[in-house]
Amino acid sequence: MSNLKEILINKKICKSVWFMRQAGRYLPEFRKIRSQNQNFINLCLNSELSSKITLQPIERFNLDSAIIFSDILMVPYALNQKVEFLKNHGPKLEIFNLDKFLKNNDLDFIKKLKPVYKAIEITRKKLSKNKSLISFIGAPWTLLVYMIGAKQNKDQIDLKIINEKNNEIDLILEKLINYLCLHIENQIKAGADVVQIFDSWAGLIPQKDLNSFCYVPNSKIVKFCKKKGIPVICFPKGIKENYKVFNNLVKPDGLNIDYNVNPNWARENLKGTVIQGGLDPKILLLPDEEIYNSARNYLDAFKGLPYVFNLGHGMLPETNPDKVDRLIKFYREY
Ligand code: 1CP
Repeated sequence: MSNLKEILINKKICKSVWFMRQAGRYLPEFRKIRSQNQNFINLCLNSELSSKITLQPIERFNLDSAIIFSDILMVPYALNQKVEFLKNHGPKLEIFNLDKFLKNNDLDFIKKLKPVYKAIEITRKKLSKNKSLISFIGAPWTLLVYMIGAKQNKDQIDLKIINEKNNEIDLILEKLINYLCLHIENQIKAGADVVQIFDSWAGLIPQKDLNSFCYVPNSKIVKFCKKKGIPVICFPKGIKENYKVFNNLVKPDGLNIDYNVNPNWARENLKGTVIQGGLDPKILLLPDEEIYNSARNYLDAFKGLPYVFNLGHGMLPETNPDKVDRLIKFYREY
């Protein structure tokens, strides 16, 4: 069993490190492939290349887990909503159409995602047995924000759009939950052994809607995973002290904290789950001593507890890979 699974399932205290967004943007070997593949969706659908990119950070840093190179927006793509990634602009999705969305079916959905499952198969064969292959999905709310075009700029959503669609939202979330469970099941069948749920925009949900937009959808997916024996890590980014409510209601095997969650608070308030991450990715842009001091904060806080070393959000594109290498060495020597 991989050490990540040992920690999540048996709550074993052992070392395990991987980083969100470890494959991609900041690695020169990724940039080279990316420059020859302008269409990002097509790159994600190229199973050989996707597998190669997944393994790049493992070869460079010998991390304990690989995360499959794909994107959360492959799900709207597979639900027949056109997705484009524009240079310096981020993702652009075709205008949402409820009737079209409701016409989707399981078989076509799986068929469109076959290349992702194939990439997982190829990667599992190449990855050493003691390493985890992590699959992932975007949480229903986070996907919905992109699908109905409610994402404005960096950290804002247009609540007007959410309110206008209020009577459709529950239906869309419910359908998404079904498709996402299907996507998880197929990723696991292909050879992934853990799933992480990215609720990147959970922090933008008004307090009154947290239950129906965040806790309930995540709960339903976690229940599905538990029924199937799939270890699951949740990442409801930005919900502050509501992490405690989330943990008590959703009860995932693992909970990734973001960089605004104090690790000592997390140790006292987030019981019964394995904590993962927390370190601010911006710290990796600072001098080494500051990186080590910050890492030490997390390692001291979770001493004697099962803890997965990781970041509090994705690796930034401007990160120097040599600093990542030294951080991993620091962690292993700690
Ligand atoms: O231009 C490029 O080269 C593409 C950059 C890129 C990469 C490398 C995007 C575009 N997606 C990815 C891969 C990716 N995305 C992975 C696999 C690689 C890895 O983790 O090692 C994963 C797990 C994701 C997940 C993802 N995509 C999230 C959740 C995590 C998070 O960072 O919050 C989100 C929100 C997305 C959407 C997305 N994909 C890409 C962009 C530019 C965006 C939009 C981000 C935004 O709206 O701010």
